[in-house]
Amino acid sequence: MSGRLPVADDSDDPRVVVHVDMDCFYASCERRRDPALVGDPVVIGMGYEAGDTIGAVATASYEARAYGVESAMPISQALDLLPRRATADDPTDTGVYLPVDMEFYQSVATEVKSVLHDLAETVREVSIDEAYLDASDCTSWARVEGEDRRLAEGFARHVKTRIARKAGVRASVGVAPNMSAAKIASDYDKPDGIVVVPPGEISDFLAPLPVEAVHGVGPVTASTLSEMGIETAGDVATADPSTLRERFGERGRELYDRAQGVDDREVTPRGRPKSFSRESAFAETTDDHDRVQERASRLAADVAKRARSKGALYRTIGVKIVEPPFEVSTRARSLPGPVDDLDLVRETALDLLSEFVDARVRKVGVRLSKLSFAAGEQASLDGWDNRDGRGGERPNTSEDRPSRTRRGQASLEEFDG
Ligand code: TTP
Ligand code: MG
Repeated sequence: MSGRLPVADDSDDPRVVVHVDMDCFYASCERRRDPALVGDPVVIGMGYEAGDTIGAVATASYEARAYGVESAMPISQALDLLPRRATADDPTDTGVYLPVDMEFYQSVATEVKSVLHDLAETVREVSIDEAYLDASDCTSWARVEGEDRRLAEGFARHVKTRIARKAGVRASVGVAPNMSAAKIASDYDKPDGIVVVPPGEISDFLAPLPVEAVHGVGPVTASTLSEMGIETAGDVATADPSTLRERFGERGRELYDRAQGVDDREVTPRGRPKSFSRESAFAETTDDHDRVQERASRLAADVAKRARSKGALYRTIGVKIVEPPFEVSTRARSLPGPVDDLDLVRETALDLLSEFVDARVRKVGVRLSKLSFAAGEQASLDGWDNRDGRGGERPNTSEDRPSRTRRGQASLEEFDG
């Protein structure tokens, strides 16, 4: 439930960002439907019909990639590399060619996304087979006692297992303190990969990678960089930033930052906002309820002002408390009608928090949901950057319904009210 604008936050805990990218997605969907295809070279053709030689490769299973077949290649070229099984006398070194069935792939993607939304409160869906999660609430960078492993790795494994079990397809997962490193990590050990890049290790991880691995570097940029003698992300990171700027303009700066592993974008959901929320972590767990209240008052004011600035009215006011290690509790109260009332937000939030007077608190949050918009304000929706809800379409929850959830079981239902 993090907003895009930085909240007063005295925690310097790095975020745990998880990037999920399904392996050879369309081919995996076909394999789920027809398990006999598992282990075979499978090519999915766009603009292709059974028996055709026209169309382009949408994706190829890793077995087909071993023959040189890759996305965007003409089917005719793929057939040269990997003949069609259906018309071959000998099935050895042949592949199964299938046309795209978008409707089916979309339905599998919906199942995958629903698993992700169950696992983390903040999910940014990027494409049919790709999403970012901010998992900071459900895991951390702490080391597993006695092992050279972080808790976040276990979470990543959990994500993979759940997707496999519930949606029947396989994902590669990258975990890092920011989005661009997480994306590179998910791609690093495909297929079926889990790559964890802890805070402080991003630049070492990036340094040996080819420049193409850096976000925003396509073939054209890569070849310009190569002319400049820059081949790896490490070369970019140690290049003179002003030279990069001369050559690439503002993008040069971004390139430089990304190659250093610097990326302060927050994971924010896409689409229209269903709620506004703000949360803030304490540097150290506190049992000082006055401090919690003080922080919550500030968050309440922030979030109410934000709603007002967007012309939004709200009907549900909620709070969230995170107790160590990852116990998330939420409480929400629904009002008889939509309001825009800063004092009411503050009073309600503090009242809901009074139940936690003895709690040890790691994080506190305030959320406004069940939004409605004054007529004429719709235009201001574009460019909203605090898209942190997704539960608005869910049935409303009962008043002050208690919920206590653990690790990744998430607080979705109640907090989304
Ligand atoms: P990608 O995630 O790029 O590829 P992928 O999932 O097939 O393989 P990988 O294991 O490398 O992630 O794209 C997701 C889906 O998007 C892919 O299955 C098919 C479709 N797609 C196209 O239709 N055309 C393309 O050129 C690419 C790259 C993908
Ligand atoms: Mg993919």
